[in-house]
Amino acid sequence: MKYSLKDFDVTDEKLFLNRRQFIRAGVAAGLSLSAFPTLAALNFRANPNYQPNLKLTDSEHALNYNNFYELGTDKSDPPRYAHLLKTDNWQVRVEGLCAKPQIFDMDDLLKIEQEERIYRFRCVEGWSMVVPWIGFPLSKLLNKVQPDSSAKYVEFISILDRENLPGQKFNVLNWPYREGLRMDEAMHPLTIMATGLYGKELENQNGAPIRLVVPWKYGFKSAKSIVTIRLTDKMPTSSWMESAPSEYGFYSNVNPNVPHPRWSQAKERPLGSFFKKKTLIFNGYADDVAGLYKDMDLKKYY
Ligand SMILES: Nc1nc2c(c(=O)[nH]1)N[C@H]1C(S)=C(S)[C@@H](COP(=O)(O)O)O[C@H]1N2
Ligand SMILES: [Mo]
Repeated sequence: MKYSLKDFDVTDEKLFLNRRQFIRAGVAAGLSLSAFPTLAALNFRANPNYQPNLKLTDSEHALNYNNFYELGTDKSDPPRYAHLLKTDNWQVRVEGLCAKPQIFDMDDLLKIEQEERIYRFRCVEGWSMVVPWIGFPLSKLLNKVQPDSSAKYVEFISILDRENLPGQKFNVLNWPYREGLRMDEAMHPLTIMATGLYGKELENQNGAPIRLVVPWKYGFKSAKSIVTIRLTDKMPTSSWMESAPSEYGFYSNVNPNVPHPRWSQAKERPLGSFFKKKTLIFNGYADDVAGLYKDMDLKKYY
């Protein structure tokens, strides 16, 4: 059900059809997949507010140099073992402190208006990329379950499948992968649930079928292949905080002034580029998010 890299040459978004709608409509109309119907089933629009004039990372890099420890700890493991991630009949449970906890299947989630946004993304290890994500603001999903006023944090839980996921046979992390955001961070318009990138459904190695993207934080906050979203009144402990509390804090905002204990965070190497560039505070999104942390000591709350 996935496209190959070579298929990606659709630059006109109007030509891009939602794969599921396409198949469903095609089947309904008795068409084979090769007969390209002229369905106007546009599945995303480019959000004009998030089209910065930045050079996009070549998709070859974003799809083949990944972190996804469930599939292995090497950067080449996720694409290599991508097929071992089973995404059929995926459901996302949204629960906890809310009036209407619900289970959403992917069709429900894809009905939420999808938009494309070009975001900077930076890994704590120093590589970065600029990619066109497709998805929707997390706030739209959270509003559907009507969070209680007592909900102060949101916990994200990724897939647990020890049978199939090769990385989960080893306790490199305390599985399942867990991350968290403060409620205001989760409701911030920059925070999205992504279902695609480069015009297409997410590849498994990028966290199919649905993942978080929080562009002002280090990459590990953007949990992949999410199955549970839980509203809570306590600060969640992420898998990384558990494994190395002195290295990974709850906030993990991109900050060139706060070094990782084992390396500087002042520079980054855009994937595909030989040269490093200076890292920007909040990954370049300071105008949008610095206000969330005013009066907070960012060295203490790293
Ligand atoms: N479930 C899960 N989510 C995850 C990870 C992981 O190992 N498991 N790795 C994180 C890290 S460290 C980074 S940098 C990004 C990488 O995203 P990408 O491979 O799509 O570039 O995913 C994050 N989300
Ligand atoms: Mo990362």
